[in-house]
Amino acid sequence: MHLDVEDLSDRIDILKGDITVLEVDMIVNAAHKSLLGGGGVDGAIHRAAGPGLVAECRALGGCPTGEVRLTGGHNLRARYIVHAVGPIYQDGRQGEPDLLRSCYEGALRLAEQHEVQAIAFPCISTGAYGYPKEEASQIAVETVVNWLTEHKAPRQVIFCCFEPIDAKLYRKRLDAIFPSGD
Ligand code: AR6
Repeated sequence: MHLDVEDLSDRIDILKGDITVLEVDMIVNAAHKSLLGGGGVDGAIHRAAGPGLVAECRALGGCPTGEVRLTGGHNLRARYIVHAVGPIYQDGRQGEPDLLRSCYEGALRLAEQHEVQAIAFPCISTGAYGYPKEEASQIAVETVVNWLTEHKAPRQVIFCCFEPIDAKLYRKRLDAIFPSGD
């Protein structure tokens, strides 16, 4: 299935700020492979979701790098949380691009399976895990655009950018793909 460009660009948004407050069906966490929480967006999500989240995560027994696991949203507005374990960036030649891509694809697959309307992503791996922001934004945008070209669900993908520089990078990438609009 191929959708036209206007429809595609309508299905992608960039929002600035805190992912934990978004009213979307599914948010993605940039998790540690233990799934037991940490700093950055992971810490923020666990704090906002409450202690039920870590209890649910503990039962999952961790998650390998590049894979995703699903939990409920607990005290968040979001119904689901996808915990994606991004790669720790070394030099870009240790499989990091494929691992990062597979986090985005895995989350999109879960969104489709659970028939969610909207999913929001943080900039996975670009904080504590040191993935260069330019390269990570390219992988994120390409993977999402490719997915939406071939799939009707999810209807909406939001790139939730906590840092202003990320919002600029995503804008630049999307403008290069959809020159006239959103
Ligand atoms: N909402 C949205 N994005 C956020 C938020 C928030 N509330 N807080 C931070 N970010 P990081 P990683 C952005 O370090 O690089 C943790 O300790 C942040 O500005 O959270 O994948 C885990 O437990 C950056 O752009 O995730 C892991 O051990 C992005 O989220 C490890 O860090 C990702 O930064 C994962 O590292």
